[in-house]
Formats: sequence, structure tokens, C-alpha cells
Amino acid sequence: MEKSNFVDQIRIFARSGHGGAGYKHFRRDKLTSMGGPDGGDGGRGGHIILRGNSNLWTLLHLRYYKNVLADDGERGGDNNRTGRDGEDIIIEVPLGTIARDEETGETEVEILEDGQQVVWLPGGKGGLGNFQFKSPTNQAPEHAQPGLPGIEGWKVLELKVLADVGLVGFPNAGKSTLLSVITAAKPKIADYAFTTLTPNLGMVEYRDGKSFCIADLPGIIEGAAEGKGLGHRFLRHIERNSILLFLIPADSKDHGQEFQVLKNELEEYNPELLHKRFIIAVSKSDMLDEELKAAIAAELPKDVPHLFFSSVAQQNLQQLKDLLWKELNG
Ligand SMILES: Nc1nc2c(ncn2[C@@H]2O[C@H](COP(=O)(O)OP(=O)(O)OP(=O)(O)O)[C@@H](O)[C@H]2O)c(=O)[nH]1
Ligand SMILES: [Mg+2]
Repeated sequence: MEKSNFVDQIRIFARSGHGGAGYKHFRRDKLTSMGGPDGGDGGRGGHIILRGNSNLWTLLHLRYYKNVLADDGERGGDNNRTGRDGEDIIIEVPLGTIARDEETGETEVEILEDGQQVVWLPGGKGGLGNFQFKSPTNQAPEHAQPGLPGIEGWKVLELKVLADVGLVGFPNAGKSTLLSVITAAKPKIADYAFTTLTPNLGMVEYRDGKSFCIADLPGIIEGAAEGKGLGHRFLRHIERNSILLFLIPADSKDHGQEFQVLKNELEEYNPELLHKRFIIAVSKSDMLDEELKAAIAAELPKDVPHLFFSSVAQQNLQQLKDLLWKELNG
């Protein structure tokens, strides 16, 4: 079995720092017995910040992160001294990471770019010291503010792979083989079902230095939405692909039917997936002659572009890349 180090979801308890309290104090020294207020402001609590890092591909590095607690701001001091801010915590995440609140399910942050930095859970503001409340009518304010609390809760970080093209197909359709011949990726390939257990990404080097990203996903079977096979949890990774490339092997019993089954499973998972651009590619076409190709073409839906190719015999790979590029930029 492939060792699974593809961590695409983690659950953490996070808390940003509380603001430090404002200080109440009056100046006292040898020469001043009844000085004015000089209590300083409290410092801000530490933020919890998310930062995109394009060198990360999974959430594996956060696997043992359970409690993420930022420091509180320091209390204000005498002589108008402002308390130190609590130290911020910066969590580096791969592009495509979403931060959600576990209870409400609400998406709070989405990281899409390298270096993008978002204050996810802001630290509480520090309270004002009594110095700030001095006024012509109140020369000796007794009041200083407490700091505001930080934000805490159970949170979920979830990764949705950002690829331009997602490969969709039954197990054994030849998805990983295709990835291995059009990109530098080296996914595991075998003639049994569910060889691929976690997504693989590869870059297709297109002409003139242009490239696009393609994601090879675990196979889907009928009933995936009810948990059959590996279930449909990996379908979340195609939610952001702009094109879905359906791979239907030449030796399928019914090509048209196989496409429908795959489409139904996507719809069960998320009906919006049906609004994406689809392309059908009949894989392993080295097994077909022209007559068989014509018969299969007749079974396929008329409104979806299709193409025959073979990874093993290196047939039509350039045409496939051209078609993907055209659809991506069309
Ligand atoms: N004849 C022929 N066989 C192929 C071709 N592409 C892949 N195969 C074979 O089909 C089998 C399955 O290939 P994979 O690439 O592992 O299939 P997959 O879709 O990634 O399968 P899962 O990871 O289980 O979902 C392997 O035995 C491949 O050698 C092709 O173009 N022609
Ligand atoms: Mg595979």
C-alpha cells in the first residue's frame, strides 16, 4: 500500500491572545504627591495568521498541531508605559487551504496565493489606561479599561487541491498512467483497482514555457456518494478544477453509461460540479481500430468534446494537451 502522507484536513483548537488590561495609576515621586493619571494602555493580544506557501502541498506539517494559543497582551504600566503586544502566530499553509469554524461550518479564510497573509483570529485589543480618560472635568480618572478577549474555538483547516484539470474515472481507467506520461510526476500504476489512494499533482509543460496543473485522483465507483470504494471525500479536490477530464477506458462495457455513472456520482456530491467544463478522453485506445472508435464515438454524448488516446502507445497525447489548453483558455 501507498503510504499516506497526504494530509488534507486537520482539526485544531485555536485561540488568539486576550488584550492586556489598561493600567490605573497616578504619578507619585519625591516632588509630586498628587500627580496626574499615568496608567498606560494594555498591549494587543497575539493574532493567529495564515500565510500561503507554494512549496507546501499538504497539511502534513501541521499533523501534530493540536492547540494553537497565541500570547496575551501585556498589562499597561505606570509612567504611561504601554504593555507589549502578544506575539503573533503564523501558520504556513499550502495554496488552496480553507479555514473553517467547526461548529458553524463557516469559511473564515481562504488562502490562494503564495505569500498571502491573512489575520485569521485577531488578538483582543488592549484596554486604555486611566491616563486616556483624563479630561478638564476629571483630572483624576479612576477608570482603566480591561483588554478585549481573543477569539477561540475548534477550527478545521482543509485543503482543496488547486489544479486546472482534474482526472475523473473508474479505478484502472489509466488516470495515473496518463499523469506519468504528460508530466514529470511518478505516481504508482498497477492493474488493480484503487492503486491511487491520495491525489497526485503534476505540471504539464505546454508550449512556449506555458504550463498547467493536472490532478490525478483516486478512482470513483458507482455508489461512491454512499461511501462505496474510497467514497467521495476526494471529490472535494475537483471542486476547484476548471476542467474535468473524464477517462473512460477503451475496454469499458458501455462508454456512454460509464460517463453517466461518473456524472451522477459528481452530482450526488455537489450539483455545482456539473457546471464545469467536461472533456471525455477514451484511454487505452491502442486496443481499438477505427471501426471500434466510430462505434464508441456514437455512444458518447454529443455535447461533450471527446478524444481517443493511449498513454502506453503515446497516441494523441499532444492533441489531448492542445484540447485541454484550448478549453482552459477558451
Ligand atoms: N493498453 C493500455 N493499458 C494502459 C494504458 N494506460 C494504462 N494502462 C494500464 O491500465 C492499468 C491501470 O492503470 P492506472 O494508471 O494505475 O489506472 P488508474 O486510473 O490510476 O487506477 P486507480 O488508481 O486504481 O484509480 C495499468 O495496468 C496500466 O498499465 C494504455 O494507454 N494502454
Ligand atoms: Mg491511479
